[in-house]
Amino acid sequence: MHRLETLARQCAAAILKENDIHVVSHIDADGLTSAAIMCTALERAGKDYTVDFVRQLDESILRQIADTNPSITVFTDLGSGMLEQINGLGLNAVVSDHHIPSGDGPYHLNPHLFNINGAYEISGSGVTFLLARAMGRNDDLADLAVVGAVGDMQHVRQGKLIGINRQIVRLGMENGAIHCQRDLTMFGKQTRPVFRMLQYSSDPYLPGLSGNEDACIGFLKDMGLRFQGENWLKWIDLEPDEKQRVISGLIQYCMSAGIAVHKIQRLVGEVYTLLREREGSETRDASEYSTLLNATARYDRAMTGLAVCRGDRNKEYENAIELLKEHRRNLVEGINLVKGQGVKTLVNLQYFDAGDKIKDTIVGIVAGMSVSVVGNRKLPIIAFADTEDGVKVSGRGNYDLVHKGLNLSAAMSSAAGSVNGMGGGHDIAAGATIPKEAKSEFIRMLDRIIGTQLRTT
Ligand SMILES: [Mn+2]
Repeated sequence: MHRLETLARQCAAAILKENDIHVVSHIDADGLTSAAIMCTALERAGKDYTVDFVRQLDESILRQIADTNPSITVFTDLGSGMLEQINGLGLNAVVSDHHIPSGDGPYHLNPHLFNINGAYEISGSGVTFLLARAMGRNDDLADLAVVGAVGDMQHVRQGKLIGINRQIVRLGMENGAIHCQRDLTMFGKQTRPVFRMLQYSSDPYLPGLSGNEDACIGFLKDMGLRFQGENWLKWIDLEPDEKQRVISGLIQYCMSAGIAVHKIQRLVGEVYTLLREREGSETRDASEYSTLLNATARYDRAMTGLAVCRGDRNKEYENAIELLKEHRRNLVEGINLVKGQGVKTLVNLQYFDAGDKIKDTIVGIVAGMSVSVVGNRKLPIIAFADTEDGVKVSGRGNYDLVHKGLNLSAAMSSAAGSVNGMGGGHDIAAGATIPKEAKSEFIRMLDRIIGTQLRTT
């Protein structure tokens, strides 16, 4: 951590020398928390600043920034892939990012330069938190850095945050912002009745319980869970022994349903509570908080997400909650659409074409959820959605398929490349953008490539 901090001090000095500062950040939970950390640090240092969010940094955006001629630009949660272009345009810039870098620059703060893994040891908001600490007293922003790391799923691999993330959690605990404990990892512990938490569980998918309200209520009654009036209790309202009973019951249920051991193990993990947030609210649990932020980002309402991160719990917070509700309605509608039209099955994949009926920013999530509803879990699922400039493709696999050789990132990238599109991502989840007329050629190509991947391992 030491050399990263030394570099952070140099970057901080470069920022604090200037007064008119432009912050550019990524439009997702990690990017929103990164921007909030930077903006708060700048405000505390008495600096003037502007802030903007982008989905992806490209040459034309960089040129627009250069045209406005800020004295310095701080890129957070992005920029490491565009260092050459940033330098080429002569931008005075600090890049605070955790993505794998290409090229280098004078003020480039990135864990990969120090052999620290940016996928699970520190996030964009973590790097920016180190930068903010070098700019002044900003340790109290550790909770935002934890929300960003959880938003980037950095805690999933080991069931807890490790590496520098761990040190950030510790700082958060020291200043009373964070509490961490082993608990059920399911989503909605602060905000949903327990039966809804089970009903909406998609990872792991609980055959017989997921999507089935009555079965979930029955399951909890069998566990001897008490009613309170007409309302079911939320997870945070349960006594420790009740929680333990439900967890044991769930583990047994999953084992007899034949769910993979690594999935059952992920039922329990470390969860992060933000102690300064109101109990039972969407911002109390790091995972729920990051979902709230992503809901604002997905609908291009980054400024709402930023305001929530900066502490707004009135108007913008309510706007964010509305966006989250709308997001959930859209997901339900999306899944119903897929249920209605069904999926088409080729040899090595299954797919559906949402046309303009599902927004491209959520079609990947809908695809992932559809598998458990209408699809075949033995095949990856691919979804098409129309956008203004082409067709967005989203693909989702699962761990079993990855073990058999599936690499959706490589498959999407090469199939998209052959039809003048672009694609990439991760082995288990990837995306691409292709020309409208190339759909059928693309899907045939993808089917063939995935077939080769699954056969050769
Ligand atoms: Mn990130």
